[in-house]
Amino acid sequence: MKIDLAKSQAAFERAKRLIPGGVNSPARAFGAVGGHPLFIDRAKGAYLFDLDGNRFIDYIGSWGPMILGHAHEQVIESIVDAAQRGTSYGAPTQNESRIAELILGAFPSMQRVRLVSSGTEATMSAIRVARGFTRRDRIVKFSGCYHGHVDSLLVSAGSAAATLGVPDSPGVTPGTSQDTIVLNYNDSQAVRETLDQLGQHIAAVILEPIVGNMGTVIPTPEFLKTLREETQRHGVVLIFDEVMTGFRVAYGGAQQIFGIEPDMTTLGKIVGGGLPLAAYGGRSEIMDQVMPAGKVYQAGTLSGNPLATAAGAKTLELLRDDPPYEYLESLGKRLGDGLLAAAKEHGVSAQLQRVGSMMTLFFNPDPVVDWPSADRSDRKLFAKYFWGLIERGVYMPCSQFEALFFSRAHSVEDIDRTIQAAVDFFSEHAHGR
Ligand code: KE4
Repeated sequence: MKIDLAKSQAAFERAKRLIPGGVNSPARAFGAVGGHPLFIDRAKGAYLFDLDGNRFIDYIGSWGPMILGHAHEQVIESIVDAAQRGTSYGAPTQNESRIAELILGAFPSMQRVRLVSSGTEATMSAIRVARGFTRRDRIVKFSGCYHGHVDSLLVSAGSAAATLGVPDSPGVTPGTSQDTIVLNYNDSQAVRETLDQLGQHIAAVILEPIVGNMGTVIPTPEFLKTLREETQRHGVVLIFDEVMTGFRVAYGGAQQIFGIEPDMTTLGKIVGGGLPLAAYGGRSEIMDQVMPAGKVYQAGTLSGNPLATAAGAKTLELLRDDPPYEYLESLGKRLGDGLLAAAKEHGVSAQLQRVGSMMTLFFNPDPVVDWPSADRSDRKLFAKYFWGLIERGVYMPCSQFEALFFSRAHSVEDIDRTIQAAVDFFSEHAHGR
C-alpha cells in the first residue's frame, strides 16, 4: 500500500538546495528510517495534514510540546491577542512574571527561574551557572541522554545525534569535551566511584530523570537516590533536565513522580505551548549568581518573548486548572499494551517502556536500561514499522531512539486505530509481505 507523497518529495528537493539536509533540525530528516520527510501543511487536535492531503494520527507532537493537541483554540487566541500588541519589545513584560509564577508553582524545588528560547539554551546556561556557583569545571552526563546541541553536552549524546551516528559531534574540541565525564545511565556504582574520586572537581551532574532521547528509559529508584545523596555529599549541583518530562509525565514533571528535589531544573517544549520558550531555575542561592543579580552572564534578545510567554502561560494554566494526566495515563496504558501485544502476537521481540503519555516500543529482546542496551535494538525493523504505520495514517517518531507523545486531543478511537495499524503491519511483516 503506497500513499501519495509527491508534493512532500518535491518540497524536500527544493529545501535541500537551500538548507543543509533540507531540514532545520536533523531529528526531522528521516535519516534513520530512509525515504524523505513529510512536509506538513497544517495540524489540528491529534492530526497532522501533509502537503499531499494525507491525514496522520500524530505521535510526534512537535517532539513533546503539543500536549493539548495542535491549534488549541485558547492557545491560538492568546497568541493572536499578544501579536496584536506587538511581537517583541526588548523590555520586561508582566507575562514573564505570570509564567514564572506558574513554573515556580509547579516545581517547588525552584525558587528562581530564568526564561530563554530553547532547551539547548536552558541546559547550556544551567551548566554555566553551576560552574560559576561551585567554581568547579567538570560535569557528569550519561550516554544516550540528549540535552541539546551544547558543545560540552554533545558527548555520547542521544536523540538525532545517536540516531545519525554522531554522538560525539565534529567541531566539539577536546578542550571542551575533556571536562565532560560520561557514565552509563542507571549505573549507581559508577556515580558513587566517580564522585568519591573526583567530586571536588565536579560542578554538576545533569541527566534526563526519565530518558526520552535513547527511547524511553526509566531510572531505578536506587539510581536517583544515589545521585541525590552523592551530589549532596560532594557539593555537586544536581540538574534534572526536564525539557521533555516537565508538564508531560506530571504537572510537576519527573521530580514530582519520584519525590526527588534536584538543585536545578531545565524546562522547554510544553512550557512554550509550541512557541520558542524554555527555562532554567533552581535554589535562589544558585540562581542569584545569574547576572544582573550575580556575575554569571546569560542573556537573550527574545528571552521571555511576548507571544511565547502568552502561549506558554495559557498552556500551563489549562494544564493546572484541568489536569489531563489521568486521561493521558488511561490512553497511554491502552496504547502501550496494544502495541506490545501486536508485536508479540506476531513473534516480534519487543519491550514497551512508558511513563504516562511518553513511551517507546523497542525492538529488543531485553529491557532497555542504558545506551548499550538501547543500541542493541533492531533499527531495520523499526524503519519498516515506521513506514508501515505511515502508510496506514499513523505518524510515529522517525527513530528508535525517540519517545512518542500523544495529547489530550487524542481519542480512544485514535488509539484503537493506531493499534489496528500496528496489528496489520506486524501481520504483513510476519508473513514476509
Ligand atoms: P531544544 O534546544 O531542541 O529546544 O531542546 C534540547 C533538549 C534538551 N533536553 C532534552 C531532554 C531534550 O529532549 C531536548 C530536545 N529534544 C529533541 C527530541 N528528542 C528535540 C528534537 C530536535 O532536535 O529537533
